[in-house]
Amino acid sequence: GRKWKKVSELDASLNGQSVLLRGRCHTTRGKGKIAFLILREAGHTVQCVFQVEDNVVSKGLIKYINSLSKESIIDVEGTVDIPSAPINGTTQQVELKGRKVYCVSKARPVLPFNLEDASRSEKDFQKAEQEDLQYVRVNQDTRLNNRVLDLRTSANQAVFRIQSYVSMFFRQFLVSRGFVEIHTPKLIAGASEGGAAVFSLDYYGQPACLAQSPQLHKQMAICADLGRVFEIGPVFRAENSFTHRHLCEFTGLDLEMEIKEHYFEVLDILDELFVFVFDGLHQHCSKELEAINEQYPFEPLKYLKKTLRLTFEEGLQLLKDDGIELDPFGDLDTASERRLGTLVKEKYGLCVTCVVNVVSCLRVVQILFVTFGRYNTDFYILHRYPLAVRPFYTMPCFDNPQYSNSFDVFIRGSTLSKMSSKLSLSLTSVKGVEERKFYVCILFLQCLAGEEIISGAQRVHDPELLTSRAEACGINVKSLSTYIDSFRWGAVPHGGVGVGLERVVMLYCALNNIRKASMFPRDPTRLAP
Ligand code: ATP
Ligand code: AMO
Repeated sequence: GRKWKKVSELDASLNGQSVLLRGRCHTTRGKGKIAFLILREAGHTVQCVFQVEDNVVSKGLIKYINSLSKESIIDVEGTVDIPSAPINGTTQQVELKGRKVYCVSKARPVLPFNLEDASRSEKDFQKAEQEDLQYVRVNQDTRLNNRVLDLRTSANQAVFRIQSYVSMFFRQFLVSRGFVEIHTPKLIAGASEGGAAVFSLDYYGQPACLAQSPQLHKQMAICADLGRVFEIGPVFRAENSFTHRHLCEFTGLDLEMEIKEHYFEVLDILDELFVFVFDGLHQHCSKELEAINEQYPFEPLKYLKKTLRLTFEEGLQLLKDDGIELDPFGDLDTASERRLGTLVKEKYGLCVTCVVNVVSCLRVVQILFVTFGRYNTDFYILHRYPLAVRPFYTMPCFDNPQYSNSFDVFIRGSTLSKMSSKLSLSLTSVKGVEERKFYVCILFLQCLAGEEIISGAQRVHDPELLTSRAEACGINVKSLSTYIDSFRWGAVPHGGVGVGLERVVMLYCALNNIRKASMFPRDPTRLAP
């Protein structure tokens, strides 16, 4: 076992040493007396050179190497060597002078796609076009149908290591702040978030569903005096939309905590938590971020130690103050929208150039986005949402019950063409003119802010208010009876948040689709692999 090394460990300090490596046969090329084999292990590659030499490398070995199928698992023995000229196309800057090759597990000679094709960046394709090279594009469905193979690219290797770091930092930070990790049931009697996006099933003859969030039980853990709790676990949503940011199963990072005076106590924890996570990624994942950047270039996330907090009312006021009437049934004049972007920038230091054009077409409102700039800060909180757009368990504001002690956190804006499909979809479901105006305002503000990654709120801890809120939201109160009862034995004021792990990774790395951040994504048409 002494000689075993990882490909990633190979560097000039091992020059002249004999080593044994296990990895995949990435590529081979050779003729006559020489063969070049690129060995790959977890996204790291090294070139192994085999040259015919008496009693060391036979012609037969060269032939055997050339016959190896791509992706086969092989063991290679050889000596580390520093090449005279720098090597292109491998991650390691040393070579291996190979002596022996042993095939541990053969791959089929024909693969669903070539890993080199699956690893190319948009820039590679553009270059190929100029040079008249015929590169094959591997589309997303082909990749996802053969996900195990797709996950072997360097960028994907990095994405899932980053995902692992995000949940590790989330756990580390919360444990250090006295949070207790809990595991709540995923088979429950009623919808935890309300609405139609719930998977129903039969539980020994009793109607049941898959938890849409750990919401009910994390609150019950607070009623049970656990003080501060968190959970990292699966969340199920029967989403019938097909967007770049919705999955039917995702990983929820949830926390819930006692509040002494104000829901800002939760926001303060959030601020520190995300600075911890982002600082951690910056410090520990430079190699991974580099690998992702090579295939999917992105700008590093800009965040502040204390996140910008803008109330919903302030947001609406800002639009109103400038005399802009957001009429979904009339064309918006581009110049005034530009003006708004400038206003937000002036007031909050955000750098936004956004042009929104609202067009009405029968009863369908479409929002066309023309240009969209980047922010100085990519992390941003909108709070005090109208109560009507929040779940039943949300605490109304004490000073004005039309608003609520709730918030969403947004992280960098996506290109708006991607968002517009979702927006026009959700707007078709809004009926009244006033309501539509209202949603156009919400959505516009959300677009300025970026994409939602976190939702949270203070919760109603009075069982009577909770019951009437659930009724008002059209929720089957019976299915919630044990949850509501847990507030009848004395309940501390509390609040919490839910974060989508895949969304954090997608937006931190500016990936264009949440499926890239989910190892085996589930969407309305995908239940396998
Ligand atoms: P996501 O937006 O990612 O699905 P979510 O499940 O928390 O996360 P949704 O319920 O889908 O949020 O609503 C998205 C946002 O759009 C909400 O934050 C809300 O402000 C707004 N919204 C809610 N209902 C509608 C609607 N019928 N039409 C337009 N916008 C809505
Ligand atoms: P919400 O419904 O906003 O809030 O969900 C919390 C976070 O989960 C992520 N998310 C999703 N990720 C992938 N695919 C989806 N279909 C999807 N839907 C939501 C988002 C979102 O911000 N119980 C509350 C949280 C709380 O108040 O504590 C809840 O579930 O990142």
